[in-house]
Amino acid sequence: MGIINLTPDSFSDGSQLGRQGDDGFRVSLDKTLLRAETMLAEGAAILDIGGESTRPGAAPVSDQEQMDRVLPVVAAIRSNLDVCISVDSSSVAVMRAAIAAGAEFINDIRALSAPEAVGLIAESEAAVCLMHMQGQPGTMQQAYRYDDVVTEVMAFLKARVDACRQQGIARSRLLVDPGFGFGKSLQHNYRLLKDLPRFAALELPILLGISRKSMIGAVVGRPPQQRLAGSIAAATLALKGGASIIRSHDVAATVDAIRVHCAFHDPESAVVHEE
Ligand code: 7PJ
Repeated sequence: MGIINLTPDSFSDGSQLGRQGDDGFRVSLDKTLLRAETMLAEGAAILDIGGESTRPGAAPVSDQEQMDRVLPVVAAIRSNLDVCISVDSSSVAVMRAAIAAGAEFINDIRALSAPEAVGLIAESEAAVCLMHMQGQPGTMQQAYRYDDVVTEVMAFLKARVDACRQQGIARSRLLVDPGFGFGKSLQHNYRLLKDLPRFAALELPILLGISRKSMIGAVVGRPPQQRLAGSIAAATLALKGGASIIRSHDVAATVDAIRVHCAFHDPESAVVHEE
């Protein structure tokens, strides 16, 4: 899953896809489409388009602003490229408009907690990723508390899966995500990565995002732009732990890691690329 961030303040790549004008952040459709094409050529199966910054301390972005950023990009990718489009939002209005514009996947860091969100997805055919977060982006890294992080994150995800199932969303449309960096200490993040195999008990595909995050930066001691090797190492550990989808800024390198993992996992069916 390649990340397309349409926010001016992304810690790693946001402002490259638009400009800050007097009237707010203006997305460049040409640049964004080019980025999407490149990610697709590099092997991305899903593109995750987001207009709301969710990094620690970020301010909320209005529904209208999110739609102004995201919808033209969804429409342009839909009519030009053959790829699964995911939209990163917790807002029911944004989800509804994104699905109408061609998104097939909703990536909600708030696990459909907005009123009516579960019902909206139930009435659509979209897939949805339910992510765990403790607190809200503005304050989540200031106060978090767990007795047993893995058990608590799994219990939360199970409860959200049950809420979706009760309103008729088929299991085949659901994915779960432990939410690395969302209201968690460094130790919590690595405990979740180490114990990822336990999440198999949920019997759903695991999606996760670790790309360039502070859990990588903290242990390698490098700024976001220099965290590729660390991110790939973590992605490989996540794949070994059972992850199905890796959300990443660096598609080519991540796809290489996935290919090596697949060959390791099933040596007899290793795919040969002629040089
Ligand atoms: C995640 C996400 C993640 C899912 C972000 C960043 C922060 N969505 N959106 N999982 N992280 N599903 O990319 O560093 O971990 S935004």
